[in-house]
Amino acid sequence: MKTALITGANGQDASYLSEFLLEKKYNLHGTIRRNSVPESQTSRIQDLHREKKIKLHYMDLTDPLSVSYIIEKIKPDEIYHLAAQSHVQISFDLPDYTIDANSKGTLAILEAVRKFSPKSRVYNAASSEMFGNSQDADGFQRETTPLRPVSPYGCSKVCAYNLCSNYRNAYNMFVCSGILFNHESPRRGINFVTNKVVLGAIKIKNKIEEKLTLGNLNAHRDWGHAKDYCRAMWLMLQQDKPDDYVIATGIPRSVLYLVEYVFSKLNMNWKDYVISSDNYLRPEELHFLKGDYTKAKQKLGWEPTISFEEMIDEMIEYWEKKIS
Ligand code: G4F
Repeated sequence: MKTALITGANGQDASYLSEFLLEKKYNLHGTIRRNSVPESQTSRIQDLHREKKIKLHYMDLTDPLSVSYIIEKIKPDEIYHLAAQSHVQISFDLPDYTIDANSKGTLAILEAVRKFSPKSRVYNAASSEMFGNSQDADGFQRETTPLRPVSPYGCSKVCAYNLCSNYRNAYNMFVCSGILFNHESPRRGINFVTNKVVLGAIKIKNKIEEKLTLGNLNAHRDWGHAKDYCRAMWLMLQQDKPDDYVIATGIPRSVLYLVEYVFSKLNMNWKDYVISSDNYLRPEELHFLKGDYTKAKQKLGWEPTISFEEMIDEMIEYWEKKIS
């Protein structure tokens, strides 16, 4: 039986990954960060926690002692490092914390593995936000596309990504980075645009809210389903050699397209309800993402299986049941 440790155990991705690893009979540990509302710390993994299928530990990326303590104690076969300050707009408000948690926090993981558990295989959650507005001549971003981040979050992830390759090369450690493009689900935080639009539109339909306020409708994202993307994380750690992979769908859509799709599914005209506000514009915006997942397809045999429409329909169904 293999042992896995997931950092950020209560996140969207961690919840899907936990279910996936439990099906594969892993002995599962997860880390959570202390906050003042204990019930929200396990909200996405309530059943797994109640049924003792995952052992939870307090750990904070900004406390390297807590990181090394857990890794030394568990010595996991596989570490899925998913914990982060993951909201791009908030990273402009909390740049120092974002760098501390995401860059130095990843360094703490790598150092702890190097010193106390060198055989652990490490998955690092890198991000398409690292590309910023850089793209290849054909419009795609791939593993070789230059990284030019446009947010403190993107910068923090570039630093973590570079540290991961450095530790892989310098210390012969098994470290992989998944360069994941946007991935969503009903479990997505409601301050990310997909769930914000779905929940907002359903509240309007149910007369709980009158308007939905958004920022830039022209930005394009390559949205896939989190469940598909978590399978790719596991596949990376099962290979003979560690490497980095883009995980994406290759299909960009605008925020406006998302808005139109959701409102028309609910038989409403978005123009009657959606307002644009500068409050949700970022100091610098990443305009266009379109990922080329050819390497993941060839080397991991990975492909997305859930379409954008299926994913948004699932989110609509989830919130309709909850709200109405
Ligand atoms: O849903 P978003 O907040 O996701 P964003 O910024 O692309 O970041 C997500 O994906 C990254 C992968 O590239 C991850 F690394 C990161 O952790 C996170 O998961 O925003 C998507 C787009 C942006 O262009 C934003 O400006 O939607 C636009 N947008 C327009 N109105 C909005 C809103 N975003 C949010 N969150 N809220 C709005 O009202």
